[in-house]
Amino acid sequence: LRGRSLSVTSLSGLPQWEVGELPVEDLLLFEVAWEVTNKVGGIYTVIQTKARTTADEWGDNYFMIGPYFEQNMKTQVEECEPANDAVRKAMDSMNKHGCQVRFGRWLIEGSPYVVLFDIGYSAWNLDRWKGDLWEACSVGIPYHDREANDMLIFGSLTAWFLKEVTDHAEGRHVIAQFHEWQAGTGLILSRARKLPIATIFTTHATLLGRYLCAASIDFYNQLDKFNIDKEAGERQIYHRYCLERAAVHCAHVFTTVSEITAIEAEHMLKRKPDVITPNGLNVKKFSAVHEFQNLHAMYKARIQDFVRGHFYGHLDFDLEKTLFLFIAGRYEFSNKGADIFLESLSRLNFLLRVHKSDVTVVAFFIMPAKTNNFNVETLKGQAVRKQLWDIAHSVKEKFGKKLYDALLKGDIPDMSNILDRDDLTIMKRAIFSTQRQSLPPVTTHNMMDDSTDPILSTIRRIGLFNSRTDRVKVILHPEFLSSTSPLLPMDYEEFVRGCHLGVFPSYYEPWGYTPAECTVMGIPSVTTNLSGFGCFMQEHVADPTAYGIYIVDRRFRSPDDSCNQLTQFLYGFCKQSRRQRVIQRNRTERLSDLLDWRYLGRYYQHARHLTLSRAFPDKFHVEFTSPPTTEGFKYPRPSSVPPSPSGSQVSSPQSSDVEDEDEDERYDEEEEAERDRLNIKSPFSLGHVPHGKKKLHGEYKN
Ligand code: G6P
Ligand code: 1S3
Repeated sequence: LRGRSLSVTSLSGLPQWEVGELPVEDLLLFEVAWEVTNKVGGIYTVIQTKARTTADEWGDNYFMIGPYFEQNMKTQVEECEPANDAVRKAMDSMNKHGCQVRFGRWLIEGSPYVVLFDIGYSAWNLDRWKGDLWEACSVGIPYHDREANDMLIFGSLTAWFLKEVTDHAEGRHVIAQFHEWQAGTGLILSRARKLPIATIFTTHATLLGRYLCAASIDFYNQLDKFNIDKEAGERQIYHRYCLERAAVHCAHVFTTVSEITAIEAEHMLKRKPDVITPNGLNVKKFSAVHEFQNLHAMYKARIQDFVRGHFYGHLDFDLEKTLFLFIAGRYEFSNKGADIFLESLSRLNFLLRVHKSDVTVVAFFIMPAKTNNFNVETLKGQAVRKQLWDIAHSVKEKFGKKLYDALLKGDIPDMSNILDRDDLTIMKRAIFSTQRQSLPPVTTHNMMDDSTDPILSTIRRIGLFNSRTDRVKVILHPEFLSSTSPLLPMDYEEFVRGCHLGVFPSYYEPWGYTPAECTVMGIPSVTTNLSGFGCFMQEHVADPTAYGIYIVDRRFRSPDDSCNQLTQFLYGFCKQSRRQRVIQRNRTERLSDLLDWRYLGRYYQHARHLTLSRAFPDKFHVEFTSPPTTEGFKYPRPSSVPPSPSGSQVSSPQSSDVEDEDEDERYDEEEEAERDRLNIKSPFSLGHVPHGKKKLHGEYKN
């Protein structure tokens, strides 16, 4: 039987990887995650953005498994009947035995099939399934941990489903990839029941790592010193940690998203990952090369409008010289680096003031917290702005009409009389309405835990209250953005495009999608050498700063030194001219190929090959087990940057005081991009055999 060759793309000079033939027609691939059609955090982004490349390879033999929630189903899934026999029979059998299994196409790019289990519907089995789990691995789940109980139901249903599928697979081999501990129980039970499936377990973070880092422990310098059982017990997550560790050790292949998390997993889970699968994105290229620059200008104007309203009565700064910085994500104050961002903003404020800079910085914190709706002062700001706009508009109309009438009569109107007393009164009243007794608010919402909230408490301590003299203003928006918001009607992507710099100085960040998303949109960002993304960029880009990727050292420096480094990055960024920022954005966007699933998908392919060869060694055989390597591959320093030993301030685009010469710069940049493209030295394109090249033979019988 002929196998289908998996094509591996070469994007603008990135290394190629030769993959052996895999008879995907005779395999079934299942990817199991709690976040399938269910957005909780980063795993949703992984599976959602990867769907298209995986569906391209696997066609109708690719299925995702997740939980059923009515709202998600209604809004994201088109229900249909499974065409695949094994899947249909498995569903029928489970539905006959008191389960509710739904099937459909997830309406995202690639429209993959999804199998969704109704957890609540099967909850009556919980006690029995707790017994099964105990028999399988001697792990008990306390009744009060609702999430872990749900995961047990999810896992039991998954294992049941996979059993039914393999019973009806008629010789087809099955691969199942499980993401994170929430899906891990399905893997443990499948292995305990000796199901004939090849398994992969992917961790996107370790439970203990996240907890220990959040407790402000010097985590990375003590990795080998923790008594992990004890630490898990003290944090009351022992049962979860046991499930996570059991899943890791039961899997044929264990993978994680970055080198840094691989080291963490070795210590926290006691297994070295077999493959590192860096997270990609579904990169969309515009046909017009500079479209992303135009979008930046367009969305920046929308943010400027919001800022006009928010700072009404205090708009004594030049919006054309105002830079928008932001941090966004799960509200983990120190893990996501909001603590050192605030401290650095305070230092930046000092620097901009003493150097009498005319630049103003508005820093947005987009982190969801418990709130009680928008606050009145914030809504009022937007209302005042709207009112001023309406007045300006109606006076302009009147003025225009008078001017037009005068011109028709062949007169030049008397400018001193063109506005009458009423117009002046209306305008004066409008100006009076912009007076305010208080400073522009720091937060846009009424916070439930105002007095204990870590961001607000820090702002109180460092005194960044949006006063007139502050060159750095702060706005906390404790809710994810939405285009239907009455306050800031923009979705996240539009907002990112309109900003100048994303700042993500995380302490705990296994990968970190936020800076990666900035990169593919051509927006520079700050990351750290403790984030998977930061380390990946450090490895693959010769001078990340020149490309607008600022990497703060949080691993080998003290928190105070890291803060100083971040302050210097921010201050250097503020000193750039518009022209330099435009050049830098062009360079940033050029890195997006590196983050495309069409390139990074190869690591998932490798993991699948490996698990087949381990689970079914008689049928599948891998000659070399090393993953596709990009060792030695680097994006070169942009050709217009002079050589320099360190990639920091010096690699900012060449300075020029001339503003607004974007058009000329575009051409220079295109030439630079082309030169760099030709310059990329890939060991693969030079024709010698890469280290990790491997062949996998699927020996199949009909
Ligand atoms: C883009 C637009 C330009 C605009 C510039 C502003 O490049 O194409 O027309 O001048 O953005 O850049 P800035 O960094 O000042 O927001
Ligand atoms: C995790 O989500 P998080 O924000 O809790 O998984 C993401 C996807 O792999 C990863 O990008 C992130 O760093 C992890 O932390």
